[in-house]
Amino acid sequence: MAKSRALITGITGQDGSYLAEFLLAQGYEVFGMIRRSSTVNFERITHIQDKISLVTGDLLDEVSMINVLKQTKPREVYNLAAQSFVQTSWSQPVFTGETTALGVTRLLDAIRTVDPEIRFYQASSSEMFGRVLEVPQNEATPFYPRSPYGVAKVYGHWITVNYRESHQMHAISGILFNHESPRRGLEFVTRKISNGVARIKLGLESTLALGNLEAQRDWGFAGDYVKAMWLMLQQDAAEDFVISTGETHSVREFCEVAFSVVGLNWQDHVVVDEAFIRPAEVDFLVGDSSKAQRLLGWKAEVEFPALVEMMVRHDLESLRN
Ligand code: NAP
Ligand code: F7E
Repeated sequence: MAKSRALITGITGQDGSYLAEFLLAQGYEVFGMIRRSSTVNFERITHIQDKISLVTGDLLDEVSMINVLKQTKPREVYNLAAQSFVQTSWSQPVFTGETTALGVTRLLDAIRTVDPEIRFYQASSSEMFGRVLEVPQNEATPFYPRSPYGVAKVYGHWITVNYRESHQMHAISGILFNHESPRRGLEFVTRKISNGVARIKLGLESTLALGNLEAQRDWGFAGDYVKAMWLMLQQDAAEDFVISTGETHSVREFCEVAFSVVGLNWQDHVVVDEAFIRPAEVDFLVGDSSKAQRLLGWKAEVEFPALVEMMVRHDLESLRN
């Protein structure tokens, strides 16, 4: 039987690399869309590069995506590409909108043009809930985004719903809460902490500068979350799902656990630097993913302390080598 073909945008990112691994294990032929860059940034996919095919395209250029779709002929498209760092969205709000919001329309329209039967997954985000209007947040919770990134994701979310309703496309959104891993970008708070802890333990630094320690997030493991993306696209009905652990922890708690993994006290090393405080904060997030549990049989496997420990141990190991 012919293999199923999937196209992943954002394959060089954290989620793209885990999703590619997962789809390969399911027997898929995996294509990854990459954008042109002057230096190679394949470190998250080097280990699987001989098993996947990379094609060049950009969310800012619809024609490039039409060509990618014609070339790869996928049955499923996972749109994981985005300007995904919330802090940067204040300094580059237009670029964030072009990529994270309008990029979704360009890709949906390219699919409608080339093959409207393609199933489409949009990487929606808990940042859309922003200043939360309900606790916990589920698929029916209204959005109140707090950053240009969150606003752009709300647009991406609703244009996906709109293409589903206007053009009868199998287009869905996964509203994913924060998910982390040893492959998380170094600018995000969890990896910044795990990497900082490892550097301090090895005597390379003595302090770690952070912003708001009281922000609370529902943090899961990225490897668990990509399975949910796939499960969503296998459903007969095109529906949106919240994916979360159902537990929330503060940045302060993340620090406590991370420093304790290497026998250090976080209070001896963490300093607050105003530069990392955001113009508007998302103070508290906790998701209700009971719909995913009921209809997809999905639940988060890796728990908070194990996630923190996994990240710290990985950073210690890689800095030692
Ligand atoms: P990430 O590590 O920042 O990866 C983003 C990917 O998008 C990279 O491969 C990047 O390519 C690519 N990209 C950026 N701009 C592009 C453009 N104009 N054209 C083509 N590709 C472009 O993000 P992630 O954590 O894996 O997240 C994946 C998706 O889920 C994102 O849409 C994010 O907003 C969303 N999301 C993430 C979380 C989370 O907690 N991780 C939660 C909810 C939603 P380069 O390598 O070339 O930069
Ligand atoms: O911040 C606080 C910060 O940048 C988490 C993206 O994947 O998840 C991610 O967005 C919290 C915020 O992630 C620092 O103020 C304190 O309250 O790790 P983050 P994020 O903004 O939650 C969502 C679901 C996405 O969709 C996004 O794409 O931590 N914080 N001190 C800090 N944050 C950072 N980055 N650096 C600090 O020093």
